Amino acid sequence: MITTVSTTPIAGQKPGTSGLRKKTPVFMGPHYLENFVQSIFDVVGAAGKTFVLGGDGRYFNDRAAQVILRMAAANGAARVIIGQGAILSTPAASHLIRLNKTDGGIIMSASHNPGGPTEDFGVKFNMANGGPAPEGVTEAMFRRTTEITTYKILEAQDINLGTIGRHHLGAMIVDVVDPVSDYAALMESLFDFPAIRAMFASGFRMRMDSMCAVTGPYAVKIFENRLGAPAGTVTHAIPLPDFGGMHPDPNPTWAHELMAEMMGDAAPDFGAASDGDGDRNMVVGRGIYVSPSDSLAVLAANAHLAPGYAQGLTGVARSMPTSAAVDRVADALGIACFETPTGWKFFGNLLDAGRVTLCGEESFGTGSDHVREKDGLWAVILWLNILAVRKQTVSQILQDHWARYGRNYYSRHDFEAIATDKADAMMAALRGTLASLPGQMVEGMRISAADDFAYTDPVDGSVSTGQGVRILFEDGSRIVLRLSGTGTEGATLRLYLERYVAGPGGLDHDPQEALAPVIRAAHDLAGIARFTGRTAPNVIT
Ligand code: VG1
Ligand code: CO
Repeated sequence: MITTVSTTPIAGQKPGTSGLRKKTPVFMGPHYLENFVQSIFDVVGAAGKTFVLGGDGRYFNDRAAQVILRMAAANGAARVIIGQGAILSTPAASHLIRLNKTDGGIIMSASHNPGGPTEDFGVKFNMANGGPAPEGVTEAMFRRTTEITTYKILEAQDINLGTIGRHHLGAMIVDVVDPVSDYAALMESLFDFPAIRAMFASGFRMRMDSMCAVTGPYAVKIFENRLGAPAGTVTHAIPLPDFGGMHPDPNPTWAHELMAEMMGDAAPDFGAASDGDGDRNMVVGRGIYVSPSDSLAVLAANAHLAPGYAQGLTGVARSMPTSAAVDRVADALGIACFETPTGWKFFGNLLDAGRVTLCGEESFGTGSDHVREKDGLWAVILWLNILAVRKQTVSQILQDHWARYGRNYYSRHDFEAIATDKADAMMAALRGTLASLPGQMVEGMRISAADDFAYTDPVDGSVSTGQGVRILFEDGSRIVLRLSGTGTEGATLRLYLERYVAGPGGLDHDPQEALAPVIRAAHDLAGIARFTGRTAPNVIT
């Protein structure tokens, strides 16, 4: 029986950089999940449609899945394809949406944010192209949450999501599918699995840290079962509702176990980690960390070594705060390089139009036109493919890259959990100074330009403003400041720092040392301590 439940709008159901993300108890509160899901269906329409559903396995994932299924049925959806146990990594969900030519999908995840009864939960909607809903659609969903008066839900028992196969919920079909197999087949179609298998057979050693999040089952199946890496190569391989207390954010701070192993005496040849929902990756060589911006540049320069990219790249795109290392590769290849606002949704049109093949963000996200999300394991396997063909170490590959293209020293400093009013006041004051900055000298560097990044989508002409303050220096150094759109506690200030040094000189400096004057200039210009009371970041990547 379909019930129409009376409800009232709940303030603040506004999707951020990547969907709606809140503390789990907020999501579990009366009508909270239901109001948002109904608003999704009201905007995109559900009658007769097919959707994909899955999540990263965090606390409340299973309960939320049953609610979303009953609401999809009540709203007239024809069919939902759901991962077994309601599990799907974000890139695997994107693939299933495309593979099955569905009308879109709902992904339950707060990505790299911790999970658990008092941590974070999230819901995002992806379109029929497999990519995150664009701003126009998420805005419409938000508006709907402010007007909603009823939602529809089917009264029914839970579906057994543990069993693969077809189930029925009212008139709706529920197909429970293996979360891994189609994704693994896609990876096998893109990469030279025999070459990677031969590399493992010859003694190549890898450590993959799935951080008790969603990639565990994918990584075991692909690396250990199909590519022949020794059993135990993947650690923290079982997704847990609280991620085993880990913070599944693959950066040197949170993936410290992996970092310690890779910097130690018994380090394997290659290390990698991924985030809660499997769309981010960090790669590390023996004794050497690869910054995400450098990783994107190296992948762009070497992608043609993998069968799926043997024809070369049509173009590349990076988010504005990502370093310009990939721009130099694009120049050398004679292909276009696009600069977009932060968030994967801005790559969708460029990928759909065939204007770019590879995309990336400084926040440990890389991907290609094989899906419409960033894809952590894809990036790791592309690295393996490159290592198998070039037969060099990660360190040699990076040194060669910097010697040829020069090095974009890069770092991001995060100041988390700042009072929102203080962060807003700081950004407003900084925006007020932008017009007067060009020509000024700071820390011995002359400012050449300063603006608040605005983007016009080259495909559909839509305009996004206020995407982050950029301060450029004559020597090519750059400072970017923006507030996070994914946090759930106060505001997070992200300070992005970059300085270019031409190769092959000056290859081996510590990035924080190389960036010291740029860091000082940023604090000086933005008055971070004055406004927020914070003199140092709490996460450095
Ligand atoms: C952060 C990153 C951004 C990324 C987004 C979603 O957003 O900076 O590059 O696209 O997270 O990643 P923000 O607004 O907090 O800076 V994920 O792995 O949550 O899907
Ligand atoms: Co993620």
